[in-house]
Amino acid sequence: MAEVYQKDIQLDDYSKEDLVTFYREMVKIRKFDENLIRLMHEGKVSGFYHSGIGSEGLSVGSIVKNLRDEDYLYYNHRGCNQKIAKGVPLSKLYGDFLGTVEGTTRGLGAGIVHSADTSRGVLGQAGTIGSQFNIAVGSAYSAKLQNTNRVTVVYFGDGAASREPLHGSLNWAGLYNLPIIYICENNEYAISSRWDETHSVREHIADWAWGYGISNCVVDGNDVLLMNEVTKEAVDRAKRGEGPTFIEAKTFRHRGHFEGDTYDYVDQEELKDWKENRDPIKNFKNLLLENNICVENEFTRVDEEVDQEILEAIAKAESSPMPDEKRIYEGLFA
Ligand SMILES: Cc1ncc(C[n+]2csc(CCOP(=O)(O)OP(=O)(O)O)c2C)c(N)n1
Repeated sequence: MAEVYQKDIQLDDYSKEDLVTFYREMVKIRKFDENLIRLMHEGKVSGFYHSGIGSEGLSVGSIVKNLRDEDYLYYNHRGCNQKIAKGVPLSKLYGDFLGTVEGTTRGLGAGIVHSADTSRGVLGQAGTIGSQFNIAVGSAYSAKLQNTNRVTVVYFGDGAASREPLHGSLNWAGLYNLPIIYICENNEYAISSRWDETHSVREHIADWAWGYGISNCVVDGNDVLLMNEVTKEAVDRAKRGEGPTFIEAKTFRHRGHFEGDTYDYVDQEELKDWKENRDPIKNFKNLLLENNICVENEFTRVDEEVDQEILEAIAKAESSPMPDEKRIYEGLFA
């Protein structure tokens, strides 16, 4: 059955530049999210937004040092965490929320869930959660048939994991030994349903992968370095032709299911514990301070640079025009 992934990580094995990059990318994701929520409050962005605050370490750790532009990625609906970590420009993401032509959809106003950036391997997200499991098998299968060493990574929540497409996908991935990595972002809740009330596995969601003969583990998704290490091993395995990996990454959302959700169904003490003691950014910053890798000023400088980058991205997205009405007919085939 699934084992908890642990590793005695030596900070000396990382360059300071890499460690600061991890910090910077996590801060970028959080500030992107906070500013998007601000734009919603200002009435500039409407619709549902599922904040990814609290899970930045999971995306940054798995993606930033491990995936190349040519590797395929299917994101989930929580925040733009994975897209930012894969390098999609912030102005394009804001453009998708503001409905301007700066967006990846050039004005169709995709929000989180209908954008793609093929130049960076971001292939999108299917409309209904869980539908991308089978599409991901397709891109992994094509990489195998074409003998490229492209890896496919698919992100999904614990709720999506309870849907049947996961099982068809795991069966194919296991049968054909596909270069695919399943990353289950287990934040314990699907809207207000706790994962252990809705899944037949008793201990870990990753146990299902074990049943399909797929290498699997459970990991602390809020530890950016552990996420980097576990994903690196999975990527190397996929590139060596040794097949798929299923990583169940434990995390917790700091905010409700969507902006406006009261979030009163979680134990408030538990939520406080995750925010205060298990915040991926705060803990990583403390680790770097305690080990004398960085001093406070350096973090302040990174924070300010990211603030500036975000403001410039919003300005670019906001000053870009709305699409011409003909845009709606582009890509329409029937
Ligand atoms: C097939 C399908 N059923 C229901 C929904 C509505 N829905 C959107 S997100 C969500 C919860 C998903 O939970 P989880 O996969 O755990 O991700 P989380 O929101 O916790 O990150 C639901 C039920 C949907 N989009 N698609």
